[in-house]
Amino acid sequence: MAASDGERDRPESRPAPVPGTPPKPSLPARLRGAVDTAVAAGPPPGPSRPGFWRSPLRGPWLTAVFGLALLGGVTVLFVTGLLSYAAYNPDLAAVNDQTPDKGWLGFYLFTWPTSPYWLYRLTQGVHVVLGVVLVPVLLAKLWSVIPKLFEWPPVRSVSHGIERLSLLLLVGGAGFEFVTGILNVQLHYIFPGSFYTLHFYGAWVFIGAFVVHVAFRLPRAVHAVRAGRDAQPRAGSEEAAGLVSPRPAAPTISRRGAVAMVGAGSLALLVVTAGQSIGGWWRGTALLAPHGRDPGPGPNGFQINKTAGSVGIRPGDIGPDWRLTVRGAGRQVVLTRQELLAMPQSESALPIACVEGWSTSDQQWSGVRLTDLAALVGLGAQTPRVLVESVQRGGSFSSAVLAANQARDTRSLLAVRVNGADLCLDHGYPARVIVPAAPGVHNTKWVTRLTFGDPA
Ligand SMILES: Nc1nc2c(c(=O)[nH]1)N[C@H]1C(S)=C(S)[C@@H](COP(=O)(O)O)O[C@H]1N2
Ligand SMILES: [Mo]
Repeated sequence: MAASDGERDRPESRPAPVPGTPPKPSLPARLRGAVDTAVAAGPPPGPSRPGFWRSPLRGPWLTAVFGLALLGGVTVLFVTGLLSYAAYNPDLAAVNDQTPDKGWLGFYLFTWPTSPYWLYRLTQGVHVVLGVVLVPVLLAKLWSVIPKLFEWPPVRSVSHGIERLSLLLLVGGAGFEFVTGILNVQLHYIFPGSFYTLHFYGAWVFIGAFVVHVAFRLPRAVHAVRAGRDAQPRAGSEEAAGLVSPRPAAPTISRRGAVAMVGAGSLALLVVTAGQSIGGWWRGTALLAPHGRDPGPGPNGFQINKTAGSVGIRPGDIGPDWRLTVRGAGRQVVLTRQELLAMPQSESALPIACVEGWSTSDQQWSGVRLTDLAALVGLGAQTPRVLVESVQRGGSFSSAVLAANQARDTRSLLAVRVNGADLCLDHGYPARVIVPAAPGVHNTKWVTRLTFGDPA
């Protein structure tokens, strides 16, 4: 208002209009004109009319309850998501980095630890299961504020326009993160390579808008929850915040009932999702598990990510002619599978935990310690980082670099057997890597070459 008064007070600050051409109003003045016209005309028939939305449940309390649930949930999603990216050790090598050009968004990266050995199983299981479980809450929150999305006029002032834009980023960002995450988990890498980039950058955009939104709305939400479920303010009042219907229909469910219904929806999703991360008997309950619930019987009867056939492993590459090449410190040793089996065999009970959120219970792996293989080329106790390459030709997961702390951990193996039997083809025969706490993608299958130390 001050701005408009000021402009009226100082007409001489404008260039004099050229005779014959009407004066061109400034952008804020034009916006004000449009707003005045829109307000005078009233909202068009439909969702912008105050009486259009009639649910008696909408109001500050309901919105605040869903909002606070999302505040907690999204915070955990964001933190576990950042951890998941750190677990890839992206700064170690280009083959590990799914989001090149992350720039300073990778400021927080740290060396992913190997203990506790179930760390990634927990963080990524929580990330994916919680993401699925929050879907009903997100939809309910959007439903509760829908009249505001149709506010009339759509933009009242420049600052209001900026607020609306931030809401667009908030709602769009949330939708984008949930949709890309769930598509990736359910449809199994439909974004070849680029999912990580989309989901990573999307997360930063979303969280930026989320932080701004929380900063502005948290006091109001806390106040609304304190005021209680039945403290429904009058439509049009300050506290009603455009949520309360001016002509509410008769209720068909109580506010508490609506919250319980959303909670039941989330609980149902939890029950049909969590089993794929918990494993054991619970796997049978994971109706939404994209890989199916029954991985089959026997020692190799646990979840397979990509089969040998699906990534084009050629029988000739893993038959009798298969060799393991170990390189490092200027030396090279080549082993047959028999020679590998003749080395001291160690045992490790470790799970496989995929970025998609599923994981296996601990499997009993046996094979040769990575430190023992490093010792073949004279490195041993001071085992450095190692580039692991498979016989697979191309594809994002055909090779990976393990950090020194991972290569040095005596539980890290080049496994040749699991649960007392030879590895089956789909679990990585003749040999695969297994590392405590590492994301599944770093447990390279069908390994043929290990290069210790910095690439020559
Ligand atoms: N060579 C190769 N190794 C690989 C993969 C791959 O596609 N190719 N997939 C990885 C991923 S994403 C996971 S989750 C694990 C799964 O191991 P599993 O199929 O034995 O359960 O293998 C990893 N090792
Ligand atoms: Mo994976």
